[in-house]
Amino acid sequence: MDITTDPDDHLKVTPPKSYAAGVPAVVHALEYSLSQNSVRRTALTLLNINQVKGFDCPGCAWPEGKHRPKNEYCENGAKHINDEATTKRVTEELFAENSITELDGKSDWWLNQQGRLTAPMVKRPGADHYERIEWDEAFDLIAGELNALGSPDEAMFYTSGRLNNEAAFLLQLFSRAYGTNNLPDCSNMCHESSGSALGETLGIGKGSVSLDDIYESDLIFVVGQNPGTNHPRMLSALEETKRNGGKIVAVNTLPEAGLIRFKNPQKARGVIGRGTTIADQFVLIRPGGDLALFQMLNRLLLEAEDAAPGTVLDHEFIRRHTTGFEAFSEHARTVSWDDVLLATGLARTEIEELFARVLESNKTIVCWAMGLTQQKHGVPTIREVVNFLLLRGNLGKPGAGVCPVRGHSNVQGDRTMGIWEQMPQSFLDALEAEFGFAPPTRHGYDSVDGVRAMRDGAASVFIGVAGNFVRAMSDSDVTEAALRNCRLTVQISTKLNRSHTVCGETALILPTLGRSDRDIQATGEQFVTVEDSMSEVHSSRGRLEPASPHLLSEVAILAQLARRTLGDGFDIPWEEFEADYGTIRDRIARVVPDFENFNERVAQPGGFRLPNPVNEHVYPTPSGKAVFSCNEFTWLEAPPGHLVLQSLRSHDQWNTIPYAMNDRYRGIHDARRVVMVNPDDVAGLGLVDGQLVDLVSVWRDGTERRAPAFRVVAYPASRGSAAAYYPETNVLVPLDSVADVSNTPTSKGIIVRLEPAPASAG
Ligand SMILES: Nc1nc2c(c(=O)[nH]1)N[C@H]1C(S)=C(S)[C@@H](COP(=O)(O)OP(=O)(O)OC[C@H]3O[C@@H](n4cnc5c(=O)[nH]c(N)nc54)[C@H](O)[C@@H]3O)O[C@H]1N2
Ligand SMILES: Nc1nc2c(c(=O)[nH]1)N[C@H]1C(S)=C(S)[C@@H](COP(=O)(O)OP(=O)(O)OC[C@H]3O[C@@H](n4cnc5c(=O)[nH]c(N)nc54)[C@H](O)[C@@H]3O)O[C@H]1N2
Ligand SMILES: [Mo]
Repeated sequence: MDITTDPDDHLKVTPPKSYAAGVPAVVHALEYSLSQNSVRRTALTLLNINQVKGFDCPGCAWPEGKHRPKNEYCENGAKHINDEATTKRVTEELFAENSITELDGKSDWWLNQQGRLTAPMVKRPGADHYERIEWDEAFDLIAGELNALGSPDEAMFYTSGRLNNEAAFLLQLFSRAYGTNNLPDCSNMCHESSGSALGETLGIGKGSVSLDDIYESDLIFVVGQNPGTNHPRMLSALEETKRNGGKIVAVNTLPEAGLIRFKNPQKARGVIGRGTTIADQFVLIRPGGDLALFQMLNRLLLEAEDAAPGTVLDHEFIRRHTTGFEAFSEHARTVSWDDVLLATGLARTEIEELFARVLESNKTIVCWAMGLTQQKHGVPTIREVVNFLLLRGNLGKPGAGVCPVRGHSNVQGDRTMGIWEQMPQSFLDALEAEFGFAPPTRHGYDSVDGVRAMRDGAASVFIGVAGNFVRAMSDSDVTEAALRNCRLTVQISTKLNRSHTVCGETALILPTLGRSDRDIQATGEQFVTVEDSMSEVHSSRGRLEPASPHLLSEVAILAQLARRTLGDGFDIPWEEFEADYGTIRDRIARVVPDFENFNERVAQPGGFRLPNPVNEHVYPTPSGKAVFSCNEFTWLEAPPGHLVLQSLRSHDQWNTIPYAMNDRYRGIHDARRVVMVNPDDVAGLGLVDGQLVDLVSVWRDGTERRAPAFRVVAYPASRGSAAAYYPETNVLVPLDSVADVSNTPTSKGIIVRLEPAPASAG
């Protein structure tokens, strides 16, 4: 049975929308809110999102900006918040009435709809039910298992970017004091390719631009990203860019609504009028063709400079701040038009039009997300983007720079706090100086290696803090078997999800406070902090009454677990940390670079921005300069009869959790098992619109993976591409199918064939 969505197939398809947001968006958000909540609770939560004294919207990592208009939340932010603030509750009765086997047969949607978790639960060895456990016993149980392991490296601590800075700092401190760097996180499946490529070329794995840069840019590329659904507030920023005379180009395999036109729901003009056309040029590219596109733009820049020396490249910048230009420039000229047109599926005139825009711009920004990072050649593609920006000196000046648009609201902050299996030695040294123990130096497991280790028995305790590892990871069957192979699986969560029904021999559910909940500890009410995609650090304070008196905050859970596991052998004041989060920030200030006077500075309204050295032309690479790189020309070539499938988000889901069965902007209603394919490809494959097919992925070792029963939807996608939703399609991504260097699952580059399903007679 399809465990992701409820099985009824009521698919209705309407033409894709040519605009995003506007009144329908607000109405839809309110509908979802009110289905989860009372009117009063809805109003209270929505009025506090992203306010200076309110809480940070967990919807995405796009920054708030200085002005913070009252009510600057988007439709999807409102949905996420209300999904958390729901008045529905998972009670002990639910677990008594449903065995784990029965729960495992429910859809992901159903599990989430049961509401907030309310009490710690345990599944004991051999049992098929969760039963109530007291917190103390739960901590003793985990500590016992951790201390019984042959080596600390047999345990791993997963986290998603939902975790706040204070809890993230404690998690990595606990893990390292316990003795392992096994800190896989959702970044491994998300922007790791950005971190890898930017780290190598610029010396820092973060974006360089601020909101002001976005506003004053001449030209912004939005590549492999669907902001209308996933970063809706970005559209207000792009609207302002356009008002200031800037141009936008979108590069995507799908004609996404938000990239075409935007109606701003915060403004009367947006609500009534036709809204703003966002993309001045829309480039409908073949999947994986972005490396080829940027290589051609770079060749054209070099040739334009040859034709009119001194007018195109920024020689001063290249000379002072970069290395590797000569080798790069020789390599870049070798790319051929024929190859590029084949790889991108574009007409030469489209690339020439784009190039003309590039030449006109003095300040260019490239924004990107999963369309680039989750490709086998994601890292070289992003390196090539860096080459492109370096050529014209588009770094370290206003209105220009790199902008990887992050997903989870604090995924960047978690990295800053040390959630990474390969933190640099300087960080480990600072930790040692502060806490007086020597952290392990051996690199830990990332998400893919973590699954391999559990599968092979090299790891047997999995502790997940926020997130839904089983559904987030690739190769679902392999990942599930790996988790079931563990002695102990622990999930620290707000809501029920698949990771609770795929259990180790012993399994624990530890319920925790969410972002919107009031957090009161021994010294009084606490707040936490987060860092957004543009390195702004600010506080977040929940206001709602917690879902149950039995919930503990993430900080409290981690502090108590650490104390129980490590005993008195360390000079770490876990109890003090739990009682007063300010004392954690005092330590962060002494360990993490650029966090001096953390408590004082984060108390300022709006917080503070971490410096990015690139903006001062300081490049922390071995040479001290930004690095031009030579990247081998490559693209994704599907064999005849096959397509390149991407697994992506619908408008009504938050990562692994479907909120409803719709994808309004794409015109998909009441179904999720759909595959969007260009009408010419549908015909070329001998299929018809609406036909039921199995998606079968083929892998280089000859193995095949199958996701059954998807409806074909003829859709204006780029030729050779197919799109279906995640996590239904994770089963198709082989564990070994990863991006070079970053080890990120290739969720956007899966070679599939569409097989007519047995049940479909037409
Ligand atoms: N509402 C909502 N908001 C979210 C999330 C959510 O699930 N729901 N998730 C959050 C998280 S963790 C993240 S990482 C972000 C994700 O934000 P996105 O990266 O926007 O998310 P995806 O849905 O994966 O969309 C990938 C986009 O890349 C395009 N694409 C796919 N392959 C290619 C390619 O080869 N080349 C090009 N140029 N384009 C391609 C797709 O058509 C699609 O528009 O969103 C965050 N915000
Ligand atoms: N095929 C495919 N796979 C993908 C992707 C893709 O595009 N395609 N995208 C990848 C990306 S970009 C990401 S980031 C990952 C996402 O992977 P994850 O971050 O692991 O997954 P989420 O769906 O965000 O996790 C949802 C769960 O988090 C818990 N939760 C929510 N809020 C809180 C909180 O405040 N505290 C705690 N403790 N728990 C909370 C709830 O229990 C909820 O059920 O998936 C990756 N997997
Ligand atoms: Mo993500």
